Amino acid sequence: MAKSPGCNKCNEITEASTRDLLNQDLAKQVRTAYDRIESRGMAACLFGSGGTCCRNCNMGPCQIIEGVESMIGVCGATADTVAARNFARTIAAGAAAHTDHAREMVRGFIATAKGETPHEIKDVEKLHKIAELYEIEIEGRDKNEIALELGEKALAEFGSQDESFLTMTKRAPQKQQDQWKRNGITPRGVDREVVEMMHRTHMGVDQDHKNIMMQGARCSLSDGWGSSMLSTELTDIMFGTPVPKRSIIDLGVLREDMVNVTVHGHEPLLAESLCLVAEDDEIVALAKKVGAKGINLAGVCCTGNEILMRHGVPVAGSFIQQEMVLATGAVEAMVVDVQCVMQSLPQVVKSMHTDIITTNYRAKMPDAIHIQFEEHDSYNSAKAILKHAINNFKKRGEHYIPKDHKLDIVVGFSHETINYMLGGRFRGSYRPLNDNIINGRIRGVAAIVGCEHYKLSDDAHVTIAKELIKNNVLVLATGCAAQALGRRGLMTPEAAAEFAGPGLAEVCETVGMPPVLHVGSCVDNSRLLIALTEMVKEGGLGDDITELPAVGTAPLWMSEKAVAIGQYFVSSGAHVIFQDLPIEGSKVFTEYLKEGMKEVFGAGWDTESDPLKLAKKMIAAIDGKREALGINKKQDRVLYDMAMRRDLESKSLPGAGCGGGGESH
Ligand code: NFS
Repeated sequence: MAKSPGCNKCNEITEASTRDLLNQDLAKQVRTAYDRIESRGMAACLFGSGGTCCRNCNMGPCQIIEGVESMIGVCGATADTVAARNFARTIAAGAAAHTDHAREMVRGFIATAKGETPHEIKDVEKLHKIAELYEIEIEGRDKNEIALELGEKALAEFGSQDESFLTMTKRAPQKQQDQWKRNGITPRGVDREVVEMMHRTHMGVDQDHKNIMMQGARCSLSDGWGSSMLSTELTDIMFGTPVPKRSIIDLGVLREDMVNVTVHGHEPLLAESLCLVAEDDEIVALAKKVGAKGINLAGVCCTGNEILMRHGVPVAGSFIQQEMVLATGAVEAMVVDVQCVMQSLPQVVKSMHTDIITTNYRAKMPDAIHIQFEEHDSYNSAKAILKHAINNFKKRGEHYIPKDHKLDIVVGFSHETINYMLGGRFRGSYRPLNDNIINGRIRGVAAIVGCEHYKLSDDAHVTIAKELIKNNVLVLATGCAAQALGRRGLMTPEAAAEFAGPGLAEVCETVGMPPVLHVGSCVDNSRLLIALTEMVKEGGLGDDITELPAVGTAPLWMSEKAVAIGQYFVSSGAHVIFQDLPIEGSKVFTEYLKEGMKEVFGAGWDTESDPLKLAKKMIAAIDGKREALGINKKQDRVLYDMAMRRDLESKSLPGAGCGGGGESH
């Protein structure tokens, strides 16, 4: 199944900018993941790939073969138990990563409310909405006072011991909440859920794969409807809820005439400070002094998504391109915080002028410079980082910027944007989206999320997305998947006419939106939970997430976070298909994830290694829901008449087609 990119270096790399770069002399001298995967010289361990290697105690490691009595664990653990334990631990690790990120954002939010950061509470409307949810008095109170109370309540929830304290779960459709209650998985504070998950998968505790996965589900819910949702909402309140913006993407966004600073990682506190400081008179003057026109900030991975969505800052590369960004030789500094940062980065730049700057005490790297980012002194921390980069500008030596590789994209599709985009600027509503699904112009909704990796062909995202939109499925994308789709030209309104089926194209053209909507970073998958909930609440598509013609995939998942995300979608009633999962070593466990979970959650996991077949499976899942809802009948496609068109156009995107600006609505 695994297909090596075989990059000698580029035979099977379909990403044009990556191919271009790897063909340059400078990049040929650099060792990248493509070389490492090629030179590993041994196939991946079957037990590891199948999820049946157990090293949770020191009697092993035990490699389990299902059905072979002599090949169970020394303790007697069977393949299904071990596969479930490993899968559940993956969920716990992913949830922990989202949570540690979320906690930092809440701490930054509190510091901002106290006036201790250079930031301010930007989206007061959302502040009031979320404060009401938390039963916080808003009448006659200052925004910072409300924000402080909200931040403190939110911070306390991470450690809440009681299921009644996870406030965001109250937003879920009633039927989902009932299902969680029935199954005893209404989430408590995520700290408790992760700890309990680790305990239950310790040697000699939970030995029933179904029971283990009930805690896996609970743990994932405390992430999706807990930490991730808190992070998204509080980050929006602090830095602004995304609205449509134009930007550019791919390696060609690096600039010849500016100090290139790339920001890589996840927590946008640092990146937001860099955005502010990059415009500071002192910094601009320093940049000019060394002969540069200024600072060119560009994003990598999910930090890239955060500042892209809110400020339209260009994206230089996604996870799979982090080494490529550096191999241009044109980056003065890559500033990193936490998650998805490859240890190889300092080696890539060993003979270049580039500094890799770590900024977080939780994530240090050998051969990198460490400048601790202090949220209480973030302006000065950001200044110190940028001064380092400026000092490097004159040292830039041999380099190559693939200038032809940069594409326009329209981004910023928060749940609020989708709401007013189709429903109208003055009265947000999902009614038109639901109506267009019911009348068949839009067949359903698909989420393409998650990472990229080097095992399977890098065109999976685009193959899947093109098949979906061709069949009138509206695609919502997050994470590095979203960046991959942007690089292939699917995030412009014009892409609708070129790639979408007639129904979807008509809706997109009328409103002026792309057929693939960029919804944000990976923590912003929580926006999708809210979008699904709104579709349920709007009516006409059943009264539960399980009934919606909606499906998700993270085809090229790499990080444990993606499995946590997949599980919180399944636990919330949405069907999820990956290209591969480390479960196949146990037929019993695989069967449970794929079929058994449907009985518990009304949705399950599936796998399909071929991207086109995966897309077809997604469409079949959507069609199945349409049939159950009785909306599958072939209807004569009603074209928008002039009056309907005028009505929708009067509600069209104010920002699509604008050049950024961050206006709120
Ligand atoms: Ni998501 Fe971000 Fe990318 Fe995967 Fe890593 S950046 S939070 S985990 S690789 S999508």
